[in-house]
Amino acid sequence: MSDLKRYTITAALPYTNGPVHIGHLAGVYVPADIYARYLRAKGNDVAYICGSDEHGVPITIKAKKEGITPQDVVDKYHAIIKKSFKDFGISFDNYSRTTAEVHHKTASDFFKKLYNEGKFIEESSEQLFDEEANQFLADRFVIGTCPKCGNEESYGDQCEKCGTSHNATDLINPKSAITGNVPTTKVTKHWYLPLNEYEKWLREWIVEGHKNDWKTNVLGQVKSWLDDGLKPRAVTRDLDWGIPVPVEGAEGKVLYVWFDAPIGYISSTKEWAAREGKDWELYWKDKNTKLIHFIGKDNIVFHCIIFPAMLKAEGSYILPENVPANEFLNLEGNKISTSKNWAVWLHEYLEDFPDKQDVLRYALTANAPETKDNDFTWKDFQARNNNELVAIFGNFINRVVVLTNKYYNGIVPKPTNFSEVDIKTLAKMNEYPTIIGNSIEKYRFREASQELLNLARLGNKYLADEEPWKQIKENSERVKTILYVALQITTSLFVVCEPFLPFTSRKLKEILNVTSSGVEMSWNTIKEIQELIAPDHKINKPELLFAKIEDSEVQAQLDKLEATKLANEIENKVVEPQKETIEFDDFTKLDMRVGTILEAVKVPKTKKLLQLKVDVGIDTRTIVSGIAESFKPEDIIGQKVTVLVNLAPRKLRGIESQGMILMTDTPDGKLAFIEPENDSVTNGEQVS
Ligand code: B3M
Ligand code: ZN
Repeated sequence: MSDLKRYTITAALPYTNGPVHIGHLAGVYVPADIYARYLRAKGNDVAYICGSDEHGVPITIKAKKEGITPQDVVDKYHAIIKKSFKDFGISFDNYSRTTAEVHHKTASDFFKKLYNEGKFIEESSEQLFDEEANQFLADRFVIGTCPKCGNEESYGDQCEKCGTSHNATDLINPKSAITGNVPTTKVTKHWYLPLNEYEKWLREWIVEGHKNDWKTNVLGQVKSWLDDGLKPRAVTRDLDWGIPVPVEGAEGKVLYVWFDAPIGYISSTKEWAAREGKDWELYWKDKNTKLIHFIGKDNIVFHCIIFPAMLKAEGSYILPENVPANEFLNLEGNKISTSKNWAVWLHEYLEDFPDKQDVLRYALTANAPETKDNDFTWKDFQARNNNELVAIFGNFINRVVVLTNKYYNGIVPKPTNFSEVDIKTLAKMNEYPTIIGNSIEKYRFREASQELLNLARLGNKYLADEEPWKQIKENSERVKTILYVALQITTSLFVVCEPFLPFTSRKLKEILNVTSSGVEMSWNTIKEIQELIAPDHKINKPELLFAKIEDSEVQAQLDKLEATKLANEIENKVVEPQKETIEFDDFTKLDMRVGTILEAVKVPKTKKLLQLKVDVGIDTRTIVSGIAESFKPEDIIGQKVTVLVNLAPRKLRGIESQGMILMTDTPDGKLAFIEPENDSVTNGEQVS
């Protein structure tokens, strides 16, 4: 077909310093996978490329922390990530890694070419240095105030708050991330890509040339960097983990991770082409190939400014057709964080929900952070499954398959007379592939997923209106046509759900007993009304497509997050510094006794106060205590406590309090009693 094209689709290479989480999936891998599957289904020539990003400072830091080598770190996470993508049904044509030989060679050659053609500036200058660690401080080895937005935790190469990319020496008040020391400076030589020379060209190509087809968040960021003016950027580093700079006089230096990583797309394509007997150059150098980069918003500068400038400098490569970057996904109201373990990790999700890949794909797509940051909640996940996939999509298909088996032994019936409703319904059904396809082509995956659901809604409405289960008694001939129409919709759903719900689509294929080629129903052929599944064809028995997710399953996930929150609070708890020294005599003035709470009532019109009657051995007295937010009165009758009994009485809300109960704080912000560990201690015993 004439409008078929060649596509190179890249998904950001995940750093192998941790596993992949739902934020990565929603931002990059799920939309890219939908896009790739859709284009393949339409018959295009697609290379969907990814791999692990295994260089860079985060990996070195992780290795140091765990006392292992960087290679150990990347081997561990590469294996976890690769497997979880595969189990989740991400259909990469190739998943490589940047420690692969083909990549080292490709990146080295790329650098050498630019070097030989004089595209770099070679310059010695003062760079930040940590004397104690005996190490230059670039990228994530240094933290300081962002010169652009004032964020005090900006990294040396990029501020995560405002997205600006800068040089480490631009940071205000820099501090070593290794020792916490204030860095000194030391002279060192590096190679710089003079981005300023590409500024005009970038403006023409992106700001002018793509003003109508690139996402506004991407255009906005690009424009703001260009308006600030671009500066030469060092593409080499004084580090020992990375690809050695392949020129003389560069011993002990490696390529900057953001120089080598995007070249990883090219090396991964080479690896794939060699395996599949293809010509990789067609996918990177042919003007008719469309190159699309799927990334998260923190990667925009690298994919829209730095990498294109590298490709332009090299000269023989095509440039991206589009860079549909997404915003961020939060989790239950908080920013997803690898270091705080605030995430839903893909490999853990797959353990907890081994056959629910499509549910997560759907929930993340229906709620994708396409134009603004969005929040993932387990409640929404449950609702998307129960109210949409089960109640609408699964329910429609199940009814059709059950009735076809019940009335016709699974044989697709021959229609007789089409009513106006039948014809309208079939015509509407035929519009969906185009409607859904148009949304996908505009990178509007949320919208596309909702249109998919609308197709199932069309089917449900048709069945509800036509009521075959009633008609079967009085008008059994009519039911043949109704189920014929419903089966066409079911088959259409099988085709168009594939990019979104690939596991479900595969099940549907078995249920319907079809092969895509045999029934001739691709996205292209269902443009006109035609038969998608023919009379006399035998379908199989119904099979469960989606199961209801129970409250208890959701609660288990929320409990897991709650435990993480608690663990973080304990870890981050700042212990109060020790108070001034006192003499022993001062201490002996305190008279502390063991007591038992006999009565407890809330002090009216207060939130915090309980009025207690406490037996302290000497007597039974009234004490007003600020513990009402931690304990219900009825729960603490009989509670053993420690009481400071010689504290001067004072009035609280008109009640005289004759002592103080000793308490401590728990990590979740509640109070706890200090009580004798041995139950036989009697009231009035002194505490000393
Ligand atoms: N490794 C992704 C990240 O920022 C980064 C992408 C590289 S794409 C060439 O986590
Ligand atoms: Zn900033």
